[in-house]
Order: sequence, then C-alpha cells, then structure tokens
Amino acid sequence: MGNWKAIEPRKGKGWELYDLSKDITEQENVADRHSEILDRMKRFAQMAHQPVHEGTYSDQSLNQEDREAKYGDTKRPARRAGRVESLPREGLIPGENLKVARVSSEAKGNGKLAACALDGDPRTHWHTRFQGKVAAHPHELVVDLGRDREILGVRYLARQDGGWNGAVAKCEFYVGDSLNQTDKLVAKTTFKKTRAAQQVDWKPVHGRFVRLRILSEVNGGPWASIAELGVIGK
Ligand SMILES: [Ca+2]
Repeated sequence: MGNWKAIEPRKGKGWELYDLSKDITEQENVADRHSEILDRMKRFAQMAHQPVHEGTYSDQSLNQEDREAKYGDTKRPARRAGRVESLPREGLIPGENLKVARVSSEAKGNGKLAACALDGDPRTHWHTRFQGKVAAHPHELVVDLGRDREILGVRYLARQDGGWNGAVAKCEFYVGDSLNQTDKLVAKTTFKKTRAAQQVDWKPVHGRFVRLRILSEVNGGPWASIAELGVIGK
C-alpha cells in the first residue's frame, strides 16, 4: 500500500510496519507510531482472506527489469532517490592509494571535482567545467597510483543522480611511469549508456599513472562526468 509495508512475521506475535520511502532495507519497525496505517493494512489483509505476505505491497525493484524493457534507457521514469549502483571492488587497487594527478577541467562551482571520481562514493561525481566557457572534448583525467604497479584494466561507473550529462562514450586509456609521460596506449573503448559498472581489460602492463582521454559523451554533449573510477591491478 503506497510505500508502506506491513508484515506479521508469526501468527499472533504482532505486526511490523515499514516506511519504504525512507527505509528501503526495513530496519525500523514503525508500527507503534503509525497504528492507523497499520490498522488499515490489516483490514485490507482480512478482506482478502489471506495473510499479508512480505513483498506484497511495494517492492518496486521487482518491476525494475520490466520497466527497463518497456521504456528502454532513455525514457525510463526518474530513478527513485536513494537507489544507486556501485563499483565492484574485487581486484581493484584500494582507492586510498589513488589520487588525481591532473585533470583538464572540473566544475568547481558546484563541487563536482575530479577527486569525486576516486572517493569511493557512487553518489558523488566529477564533472567537467560547464559554467562560463564550457570545456569541450577531449577531456583528460590522470590518476596517480602512488607507485609502479601492474595494471590490468579499469572499472567505470556513470553518474548515478538521474542525469546523463557527461556520461562517457568513447574513451582511450594510457599508462606511463611519470606524469609527463603517459603515452602508452593500452585500450580504446566505447562505454554504454547504463548506470551499471562497466569494465575495460587489457594485457598486464606496468606503470604508475593511468590517463583517460575522453572523446565523446553518450548523448553527444560536450561534457564528461564520472561517478567512480577504479583501477584493476596489483
Ligand atoms: Ca564518487
């Protein structure tokens, strides 16, 4: 019923009520505070002559795949606040070892700095400069891995806030030993327009710096943005 979910875990042991609009993981039983809502839901359940089952009311994630199939990527309704994808950590060089060594531009006015692409938080993103003179492609971000490492690829997460501006399409990756010598091309790719994490693999190569050269955006816009970037390596 709406964003409310009521369950009776065991017959006669009392009901639990969860407000899924604020508490999607069902941590806080609010049956005491909203007895009128619980009573209405219990009446519903009695009218239906069957107990209320978990997931009956508003687990919208069950419908997510249907919705994607129906609307495709471009016309999907706005994502529910609070639901984001994240970057799988397996095989990544731990994020605390990564630093921004150089960036072609960043949106300082609203805090969408290059460091946001490396902060481990999918809800923050780097965005290229869009106020004043808009920065255009190619965009570049150079990541310092702290020391020489074996590098096998990268994982990329597009912005997770509902917008697509800057989501990366065509992109090249270079590796180098020093900040001014990142000219070894290791991969070229075109990322898809998806919120899910995407991965690029290449043959193991040694270096301390990884340079992304971004050549286009998923909708043809002039910007680049990245929620999270991880480097696969040792
Ligand atoms: Ca981030």
